Parts: sequence; C-alpha cells; structure tokens
Amino acid sequence: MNIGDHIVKLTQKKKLHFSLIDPDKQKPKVAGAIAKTITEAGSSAIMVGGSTIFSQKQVDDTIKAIKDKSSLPVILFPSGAKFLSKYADAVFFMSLLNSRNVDYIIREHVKGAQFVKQSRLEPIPMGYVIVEPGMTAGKIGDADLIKKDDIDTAIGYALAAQYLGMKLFYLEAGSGAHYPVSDEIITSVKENTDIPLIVGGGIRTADAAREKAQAGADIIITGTALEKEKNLKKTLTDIINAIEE
Ligand code: 1GP
Repeated sequence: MNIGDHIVKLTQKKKLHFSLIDPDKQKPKVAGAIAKTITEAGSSAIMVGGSTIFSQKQVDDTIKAIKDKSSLPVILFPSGAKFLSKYADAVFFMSLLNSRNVDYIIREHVKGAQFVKQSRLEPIPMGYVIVEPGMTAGKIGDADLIKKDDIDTAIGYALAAQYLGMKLFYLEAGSGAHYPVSDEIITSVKENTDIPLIVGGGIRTADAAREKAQAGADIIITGTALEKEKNLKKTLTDIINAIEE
C-alpha cells in the first residue's frame, strides 16, 4: 500500500504524530540524530521542509542523514518546486488554498510535477490553509489568513479541499506560533468533513497536543519542539502518548 493510503487508513484507527525537520535549522548530522530520537519516541513519519531553505543540496543532505538513522517514511513538505528531493519517499503535493499568489496554489506544482514523476516520489494531494497568526509561512505564502475565530471560512476551505479530491487537509497556525489553531475551528472542520485533519503550528507540549487531538485533529505536527528541546526523547514521548490517549 502506498504511504498516502496507509496514513489515511491508520487515522481511522488512531491519532498520529508527525515530526517536522527544517533543513535550515541544523546541520544534516544533527538532523540525523534528531530523526533517531523521533523514531524511538514513536512518531509515525518525518516531514522535511521549511520556508527559508536556500538549496536543494541542503534538503538532499538532510534527508540522506535522516534515512541513515531512521526507517520512518520521509515526506517532503515543500515551500516550492526548487526544494524537492529524490531521496524522500513521498511529497505532500499541497496547494496553499488561501494564498493570494497563484504560484503557491498551482504554478510551483506545474514546475515540480515532472521532477516528482521522474524521481518516483509518491505525491500525496493535500489542501493546506494558514490560520492566524500565520508567522513566516503566512508572510512568504502571501496568505489571506483565516481569522482565528472564523469557523465558516475554515469549513469552506476544508470542504473545498475534500471536493477537489485532496486526500488530507492541513490547518496551519505557522511554525513557532504563539497560539495554535483554536479547538472550535478544529472541531467544526472535523465534524463537517471526511478527510483526515492535520493540525500544526505552536503545539509544543503534551497538554496542547492532547487538547488539539481531542478537539478533532487526526494528525498533530510538531517542529519547533524538536529544535529547542534538551530532553527531546521524553518531551516527544509525552506528546505522542498524550495524542493517543
Ligand atoms: C509548521 O505546523 C508546523 O509548518 C510546525 O509548527 O514549529 O510551531 O511546531 P511548530
């Protein structure tokens, strides 16, 4: 079974945690060590991406180091066509649905599509929207941010993603957000749609992860928590256990 279908099937049984590694935040060797810890802690996949990546080599080297230390699926979380890597297993073929810039909705995808085909990367179609505060992703993606209490707009985007045939829907508050997507938006989107709901941005503790999973998130993403945490294994294990409660 391919990775996308496997993820969808797994979410029907339990809540999942994915770890996000930004190649711009540490050297490849350190990314490899983090990947080892992520794997031991029980995360289900490693996403690789970020808004400030400057070269494809940076992505390639980071993924090679991760692959050396972890058997988890590596899924690209790309900010553009230039930063794809043939060393990953799959790519979130994601449209930033609330961008004002057509590049992030479809044009980057046109540029990267042949690379995906030639590299045999598995494309996983995903609708991606950015909610306040949005952070760097919101600025670089020129997002028409969903207001933090605008439930109807969030449901509209989620249903549109589902009706366009996307396999997953991702509600993003932005990496390092000082508050995550609200429980009200998460619950309403979950109740009104049938595709797995991913939530990320500003989730750094077990309590926050539990709250968002209980509100209705099927998959919780943490990125910043991996970069700053001294006792990473314990923090991640606590987060993953809290999600699965
Ligand atoms: C960013 O949602 C992810 O795309 C992760 O956010 O870095 O705040 O965990 P954090």
